[in-house]
Amino acid sequence: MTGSESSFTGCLLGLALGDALGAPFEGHGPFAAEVETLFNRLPPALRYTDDTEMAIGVAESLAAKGGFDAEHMARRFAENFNPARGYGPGTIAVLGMIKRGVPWHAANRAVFPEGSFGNGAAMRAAPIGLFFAEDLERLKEVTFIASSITHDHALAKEGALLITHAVSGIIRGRSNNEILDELSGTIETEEYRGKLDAIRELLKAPASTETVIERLGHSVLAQESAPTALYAYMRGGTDYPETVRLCISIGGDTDTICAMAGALSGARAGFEGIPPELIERLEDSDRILDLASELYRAG
Ligand code: AR6
Ligand code: MG
Repeated sequence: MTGSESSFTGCLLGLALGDALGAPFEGHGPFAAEVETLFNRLPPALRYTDDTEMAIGVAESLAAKGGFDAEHMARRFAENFNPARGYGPGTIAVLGMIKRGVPWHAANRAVFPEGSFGNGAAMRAAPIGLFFAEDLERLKEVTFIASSITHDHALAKEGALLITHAVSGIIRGRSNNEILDELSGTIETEEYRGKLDAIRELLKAPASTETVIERLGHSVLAQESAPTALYAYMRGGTDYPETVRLCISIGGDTDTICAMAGALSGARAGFEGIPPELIERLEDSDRILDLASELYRAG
């Protein structure tokens, strides 16, 4: 397996912690003052949401099968589904149908006839980037099919590719500029090409939260959150808490933007880069750590 075990554990923990830290702020903001003191008054238990529950399903399936099996992954999603985790309405309906035995490729257009372009495929996709880091053709193919299980719209799939390809680039030791250039070569929709240009521009100088929201968005739609997360990661780099703080300050769909940026920052920083006082408060942190190691060994 390419990459170090530490980048795998950092990535999954970074995703789950970002999700849990961002969740209390979901739907509000932008924030400034609250974020300054966030890490000084952490709740004793950090609970994750649907983002992490689904990312666990992705990682479990890849590790159990030693590769990608769409039917198996769809079953993991349905079996892991806990309605208290705050799933999006489209995903709740699709997973309910899969649970009742409807094939995923029939369920995935039952709610939105063109497929969902919510960020639910991108938020869970990081483990695919870890597992297929070296094989970019297969990475794209798997990212798209794994997204389709619940999110069949091109914008949802390309949002997921933004995250998986960036994870792969981090594992392969690529710089931010190299990752952006690789992405421009593989992304096909105008929507995301424009967003990649906007990220490049925003990174050139300090940018206000308002400008970031205006250029990149902060909503539950894939095209209005996956690019925001990529930008936040590229600003925060290996400083994991700083990256999460930045995502929370942007507001909107904070749990998911923090989960996606947290996965990237965690992959870059590695396990050692994530503060132990955060890991020790995270729900199921031992299970998530074990799963990341299993995924590392399965490749
Ligand atoms: N047409 C119109 N609106 C759409 C479409 C479409 N084709 N696709 C999505 N939307 P959903 P998710 C809108 O329900 O992506 C949780 O908090 C529509 O308003 O598929 O799994 C998670 O943590 C739809 O309800 O859910 C995520 O942060 C919404 O986008 C977030 O929800 C979300 O799509 C998204 O979860
Ligand atoms: Mg969530």
